[in-house]
Amino acid sequence: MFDNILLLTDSYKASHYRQYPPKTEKVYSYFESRGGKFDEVVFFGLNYYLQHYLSGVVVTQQKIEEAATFCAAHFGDDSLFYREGWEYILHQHGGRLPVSIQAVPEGSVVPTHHVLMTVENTDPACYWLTNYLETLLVQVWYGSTVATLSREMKKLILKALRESGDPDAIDFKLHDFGFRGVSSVESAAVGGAAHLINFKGSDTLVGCLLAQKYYAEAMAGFSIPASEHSTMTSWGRAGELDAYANMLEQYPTGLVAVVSDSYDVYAACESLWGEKLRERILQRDGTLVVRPDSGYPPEVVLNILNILGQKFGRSLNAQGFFELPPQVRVIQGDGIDYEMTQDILQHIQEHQWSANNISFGMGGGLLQKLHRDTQKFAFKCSQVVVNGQARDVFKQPMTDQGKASKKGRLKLIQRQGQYHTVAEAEAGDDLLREVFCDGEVLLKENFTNIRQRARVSI
Ligand code: AOY
Repeated sequence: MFDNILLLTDSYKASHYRQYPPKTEKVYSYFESRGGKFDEVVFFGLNYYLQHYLSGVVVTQQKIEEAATFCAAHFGDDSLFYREGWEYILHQHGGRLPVSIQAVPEGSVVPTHHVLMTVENTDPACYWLTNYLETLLVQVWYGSTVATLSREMKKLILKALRESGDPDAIDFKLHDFGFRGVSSVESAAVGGAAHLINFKGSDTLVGCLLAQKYYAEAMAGFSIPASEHSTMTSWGRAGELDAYANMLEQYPTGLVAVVSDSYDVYAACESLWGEKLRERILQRDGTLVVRPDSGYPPEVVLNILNILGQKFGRSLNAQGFFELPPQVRVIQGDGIDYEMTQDILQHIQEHQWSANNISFGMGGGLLQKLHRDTQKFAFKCSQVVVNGQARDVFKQPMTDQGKASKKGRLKLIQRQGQYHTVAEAEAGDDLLREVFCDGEVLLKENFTNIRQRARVSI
C-alpha cells in the first residue's frame, strides 16, 4: 500500500524542485532536537526507515506512472509532477536514491540542539531529492522521543530504587501496555522497540518483531500471564474469588498478574487475596502481581500496599523501607505518565514503602502522549551549492528565536566529554557516520550496541 517513495512525502514537496535558485547543485540538510521536555535525547529508528523504505531499487517506471497520475488529479494540474527528475533517477541510478545520509549511532544519548543526522544529494541533478525525503526521515522523531521518554522514566525509577530498594531490578519495572493506544501498528512497532532499548518488559509484541527484523535482536522483550477484566468479570461478581483462585491454579508457579479492581479493589486485597487465598499465595513458588486499574494512582497504590502489608506481613529492608513478602507485588498500569510515576514513587516512599514493591505499566503515556514538539525535532537546510559556490543557509525568525537553524556543513564532536556541533572543516573526529549512500544501507545497527549506548549509569 505505502511502498511508493514518490508519494511518501508532503504534497507541497512535489512542487519544490522549481523553487530553489537556478543552478542549485546540492542541498545539505540536518536533523536536530531544538530543546523540549528533556535536555538530552536518544536517537532511534533510522535503520528501520532506511531498510524498510529507502534501500535498494525504490524508483520504478510503474511507481513513476502511479505518482504522475496521482499528482495530476491531486493538484488538478499535470504539469507539476517532476517526471524528468524521477526518470533521471530511474535511468541514471537504476532507481536507487542518490543521497548520502550521516547519523549519530542509534542509541546515542545527545543533548538537545546538536546535529543528529545530515542528508545531501550525491548527484547535482538531484538537488531537489534531499528535502523530498524530509517527511519520511523526520518520522524518526517518534522512535527517538519514545526512547528518550522511556529512558527518563528509567532514571526516575532508578532514583527511587537507589533510595529504597534494588536498582538491579530495573529491567522489568516499566512494562509497555501501549499497543492499543497508538494510532497505528507501525507506531506500535517503532515505539515498542524504542522502549525496549531501556527496559525488557513489553506487551507490545510488534516492538519485539521490529527489533528482530531490523535490529538483529532475537527477543527484545518479555511478558507473563496476566488477566484482563473480561476474564475476571465473566465469572460474575459472585464468582470473583473463583476467578482469582483459577488464576493461581492455571499458573501454579512464576509470575502472574491479576487485575483486581473489577468491583472493589480494597475488598479484593483484604478478603480475597489477603484472607481466602492468602495461604495459597504464600505457598506458591512465584509472585502474584496485584493490578489496580482505577482511582487516583498514588492513593490507590498506597492503600493497597497498606492492606497487603497488614494481611501478608512486611519486612524492613536495608534502606529502612517496607517490603511485602516476595510472593506479592503490585503493578500500576492505569494513568501512568512521567509526572504520575514521580508522584506515586514519592508518595509510597513518604510512607516508608520501598519501590521494590511496585512496577508500572505505561500505555498511551509511553507511546502516544507525545508529539514532534515534545523534543522539538526539526530538519532544516544548512547549506546549498549553487553554480559551484557553497552558501550557508539558515532561518532566524524574529518571531521565535528558538526556531533559528544552524549554518553550513556540520559535524558532531566530543571534547572533554561534552558534545559540540561544529563546522565540518573544524578539527575533531566526527561522531556522525555515513549510514546510507546511493541506495545502500551501509551500517546496520544491533540492539545490544543500541542498549549499551543508551544505558543509564547506576
Ligand atoms: N498487560 C505484566 C504483564 C502484562 C496489559 C496489556 C493493556 C500485564 C498486562 C500485566 O502484568 O498486568 C495491555 C493492559 C494491560
